[in-house]
Amino acid sequence: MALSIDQKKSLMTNLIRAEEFNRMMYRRMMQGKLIGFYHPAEGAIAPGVAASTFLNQDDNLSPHHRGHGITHMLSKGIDIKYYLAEHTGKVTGCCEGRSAFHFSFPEHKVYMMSGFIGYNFAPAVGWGFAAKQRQKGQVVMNCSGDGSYGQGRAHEALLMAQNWKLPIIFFCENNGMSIFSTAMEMHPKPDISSLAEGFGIPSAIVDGQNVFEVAEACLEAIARARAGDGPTFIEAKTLRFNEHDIGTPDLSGWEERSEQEHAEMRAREPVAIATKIALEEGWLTQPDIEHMREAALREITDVEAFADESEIARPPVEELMQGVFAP
Ligand SMILES: Cc1ncc(C[n+]2csc(CCOP(=O)(O)OP(=O)(O)O)c2C)c(N)n1
Ligand SMILES: [Mg+2]
Repeated sequence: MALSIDQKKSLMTNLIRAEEFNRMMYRRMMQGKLIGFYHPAEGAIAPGVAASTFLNQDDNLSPHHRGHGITHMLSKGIDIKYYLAEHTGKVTGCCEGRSAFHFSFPEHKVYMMSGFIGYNFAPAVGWGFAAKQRQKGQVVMNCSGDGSYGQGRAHEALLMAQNWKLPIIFFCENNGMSIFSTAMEMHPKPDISSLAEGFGIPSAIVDGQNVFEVAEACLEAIARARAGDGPTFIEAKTLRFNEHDIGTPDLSGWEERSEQEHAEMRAREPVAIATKIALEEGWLTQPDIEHMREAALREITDVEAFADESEIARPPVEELMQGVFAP
């Protein structure tokens, strides 16, 4: 589905914000300013932006864990100060600073991950079923990595979504890696979307480094779902520039790549690709892009000030012990 110039500008704005916010998270992790840990999204920021920018507030979204969903959340219109305050262990965080990164924004219909990859497939079927009953054209954007498609529940979800023609988009952010394992080791076929064929679900493979290409496929899938035509599977082929999470050695990834492989990856950097397209097509100038970046950096200054100045969460010990069983 062809994008309008306004749609392309929205994607560009969110892509630059995603790049800068992910950098901020990486920096703050290294500065010891985050509780928990962080799964950096460098190289993989375009899929989440493309999947989330054109959702309605009423649509359900489960973000992928890379970047702890930051690319998806900022694109759906969530104020990132509550995300950062949560990661900083502050009472102003979206879960009052109790969650590290297993949090949700239910008021925005954004549901974050549990500790289990692929957790979101079963709830997605439930949300899709509910959306179909309501008949208000809501969709479910179900984002996950290549790694989660080994889960049995992913296959059950594909089956039920297609049988019941549920408005679900199975959005696979395939970076070719699951921590230390490659997708080639984990799956018998190179394209995860080949799973969809077995269930008769229409699918598309897109260049996950090109935010516009991914967004076109998402808009088509969203339109199909809203029209009652059932699920779509989108596989965005993307990259992981950094280690799996900060602090974990990158045993079979980045550290083992040759200089040439590093250079080839860096050449697929999503903002550079989008910038080239925007300038060539002539709907943005270099100063426009610089203004977008300045605006993103100003937003980050405010977001960090909010998180830093908020009060530390100190839940009472009795609350922490609730529901904990120690034999
Ligand atoms: C059920 C389950 N098994 C294993 C893990 C450990 N784990 C955390 S992230 C991850 C890799 C996920 O890979 P993928 O879904 O491709 O996302 P990526 O991290 O590559 O973006 C694994 C195996 C887990 N959290 N849950
Ligand atoms: Mg992966």
